[in-house]
Amino acid sequence: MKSPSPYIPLLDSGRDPSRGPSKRRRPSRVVILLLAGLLAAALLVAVALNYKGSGESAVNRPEKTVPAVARGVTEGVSAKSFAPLLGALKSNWTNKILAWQRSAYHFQPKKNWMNDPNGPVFYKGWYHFFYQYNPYGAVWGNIVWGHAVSMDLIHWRHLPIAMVPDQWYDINGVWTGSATILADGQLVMLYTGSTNESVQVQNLAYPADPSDPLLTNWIKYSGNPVLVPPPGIHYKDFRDPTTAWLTPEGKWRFTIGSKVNKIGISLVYDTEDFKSYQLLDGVLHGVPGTGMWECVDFYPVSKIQENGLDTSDNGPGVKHVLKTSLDDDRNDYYALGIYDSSTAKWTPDNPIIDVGIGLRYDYGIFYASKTFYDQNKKRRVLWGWIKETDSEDTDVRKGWSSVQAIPRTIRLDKETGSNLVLWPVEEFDKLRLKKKVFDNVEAKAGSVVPLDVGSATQLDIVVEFEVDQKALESINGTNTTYSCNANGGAAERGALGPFGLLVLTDNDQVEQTPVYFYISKDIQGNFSTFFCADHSRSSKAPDVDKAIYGSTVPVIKGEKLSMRVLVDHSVVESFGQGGRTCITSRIYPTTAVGDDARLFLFNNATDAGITASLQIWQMSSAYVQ
Ligand code: DQQ
Repeated sequence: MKSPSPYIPLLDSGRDPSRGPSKRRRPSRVVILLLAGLLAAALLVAVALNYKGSGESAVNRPEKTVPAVARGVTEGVSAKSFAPLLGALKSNWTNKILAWQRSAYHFQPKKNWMNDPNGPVFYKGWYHFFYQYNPYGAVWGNIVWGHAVSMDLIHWRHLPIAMVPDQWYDINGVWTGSATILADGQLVMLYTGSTNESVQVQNLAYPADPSDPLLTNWIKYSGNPVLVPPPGIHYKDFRDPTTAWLTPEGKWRFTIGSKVNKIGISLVYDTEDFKSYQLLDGVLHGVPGTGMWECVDFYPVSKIQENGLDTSDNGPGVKHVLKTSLDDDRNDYYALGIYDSSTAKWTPDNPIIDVGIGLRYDYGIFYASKTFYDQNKKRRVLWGWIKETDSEDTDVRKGWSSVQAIPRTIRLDKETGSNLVLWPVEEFDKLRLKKKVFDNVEAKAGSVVPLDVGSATQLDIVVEFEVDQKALESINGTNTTYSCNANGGAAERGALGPFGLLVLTDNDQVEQTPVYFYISKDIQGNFSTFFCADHSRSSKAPDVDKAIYGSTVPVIKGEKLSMRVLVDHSVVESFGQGGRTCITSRIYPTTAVGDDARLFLFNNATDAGITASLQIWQMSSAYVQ
């Protein structure tokens, strides 16, 4: 950080920048109503996560239990360790296996802890990526803004830390924020600071030298903080400002997540100069029972064109996406709806799948995500944080924790009109090396077929499936409802599934991670398709996540089932039906590593045979320097 320079890049407000934060506005009427209606209820439910061992024989002799350390709650953010493992038996990892776990083509700092993506932006020919980073260790704390740049979103160059906690208003952490490019090309960052008293406030920063394409040095505005929690909002429930968009009146507008009791809400502010702000009446939207909304994102998607839209675009051909990261369950939920600029309110298309209670970007490990409009390629790009699902002790030993998902283009699904589709950015394909093609591989009901690709630790796999038509027609539908995680995972056999891939699997298939479809048929003859990933046998280690993830995936009549699976050491990203349903996995095998990691096709259905056509690329490593 440079000390403040006389350069004043922002729109002239006619206000003395040294005057300090703008005065608190009167409390929003909606907030008062929400508070009044819920004054009596403030029950904090403590969920005792009683993790039981998997019962499988472990290759590694258990040593001792991992002490239960919860991080971050006192600072106003929730614990960042993988909670279900607190108290689990500990594995004896070898240094070789820990080294293998590091990704080859996902974004990672050289060492230490990383969490949320911050302020992604394309500026003067470079993609900039900032991120929550602990320079001192592999656990959450001491949060600064790490910084890297890229020309293609795949190969990265690390730059010096962009912002550190050096002011009373961010001394407890330079937390999450977003970039806005003003009409004249100026760049501003709004970010949350945790103050010397752990109050969450919003701060303004801007490049010290706007002509520097690397944006190496940042200036914190002398009038910070520019916003403090408004009346009715708890001082630890006010964080993560979005990118701002223009109103028809020419003001900038943005939203910040919060909660009132258990109602997750998003507050809305207008500003003309990013120095003084007006809190609007009511909220952009709120959903009872969803708790604190972290890292809210709000942006338009086109109903007509394939291109992404600038955050300020609106009109009849546009829907608006509202995304929230739910602090209570650490998942990213979105909903499609209509935004009314005159009232600053957003209404979901379908209240049954409102934000926080319906669709998710990803049904695996994917949190605190943020999109940006890439004016370079006219697309909207999504970044998401993939945390570890091993123990904190292991993270400390390996010296790093977390990766970022491969950036994904995000657009409205024109086929269904009711969900988004997420797909790795096209630049990712440049990492493809040697390709192997397997045409029309048959897998009878109850079979496993090896796919000889050599080492299976850095792959891009694209598969299309055909399911035996006769079986689809002839089996009798049932009343039973299926869900990926309520049933027995890939071991649970149905007439029409599960079938798919076994990734990061050893030769004997003792360690295996099935990524699969499951088709169910009801008594009326209607089909539902599920896309799941089963981690229950992914590792013999006792102290890693063994959950089963997934959800339904929309399939249009006549479509073949298809999946794309990216394997990158301990990180696997899976995309069902062109990215309608996505699942990100962290997988920590003990034997299916390096050259011993294999790939299989499997069909665990009792009735239907399947035929699969596969294209499989070995993937080169990204250049992250
Ligand atoms: N992480 C940041 C907060 C945000 C949380 C702090 C989400 O700003 O709410 O590191 O992971």
